[in-house]
Amino acid sequence: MLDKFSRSVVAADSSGKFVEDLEGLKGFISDGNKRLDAVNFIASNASCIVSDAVAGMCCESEGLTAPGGGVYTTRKMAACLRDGDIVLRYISYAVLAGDASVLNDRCLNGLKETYAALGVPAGNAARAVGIMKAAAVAFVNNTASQRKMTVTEQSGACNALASEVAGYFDAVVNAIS
Ligand SMILES: CCC1=C(C)/C(=C/C2=NC(=C\c3[nH]c(/C=C4\NC(=O)[C@H](C)[C@H]4CC)c(C)c3CCC(=O)O)/C(CCC(=O)O)=C2C)NC1=O
Repeated sequence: MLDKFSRSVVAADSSGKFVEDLEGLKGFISDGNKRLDAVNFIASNASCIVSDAVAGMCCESEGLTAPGGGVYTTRKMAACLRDGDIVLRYISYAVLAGDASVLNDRCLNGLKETYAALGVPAGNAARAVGIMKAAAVAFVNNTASQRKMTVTEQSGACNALASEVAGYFDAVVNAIS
């Protein structure tokens, strides 16, 4: 498999020219830098994003922590936090690649059935993912007021990726709903 750089070189060589698609390659690097920044925003704040979402979910739905609730017992709470972490990690892979196939195949495939079999409440799980989405989008736009970050690209350059990121969270909600 050839990467975008190798392909440009092969194309130029086959017509005996210098590499001409430099603007295209610059765009490719700039897009890659934005993706790295976006993933960095998410990964550096992952534990904050996950714990805030699970806490918010619990506050909105108190029965969850009561006997019989979805996160009653520390074992279930730990599994829930871990699931939030897993989902966020697979979304970060999708953001990096610009492609959701790894997220779909390795994380979401069968998750709805797993949750149904275990009695994990899907509506609450979807709500936690929704809170993670709001937080992740704020981080990608670098508008999280308490946590401004220094980035490779110009400030605001990742905004174009925010809707793509939001779409991956929506895909998770759709898969488990
Ligand atoms: C490949 C990637 C991957 C995924 C996606 C995954 C999910 C996953 N979550 C599980 C359990 C679980 N998931 C939750 C999650 C929650 N409970 C709630 O009330 C909330 C709504 C929610 C958190 C937001 C809980 C509580 C369990 C344990 C359920 C039980 O054992 O009773 C299980 C069953 C096995 C286990 O407990 O470890 C799997 C396989 N595992 C993986 O390896």
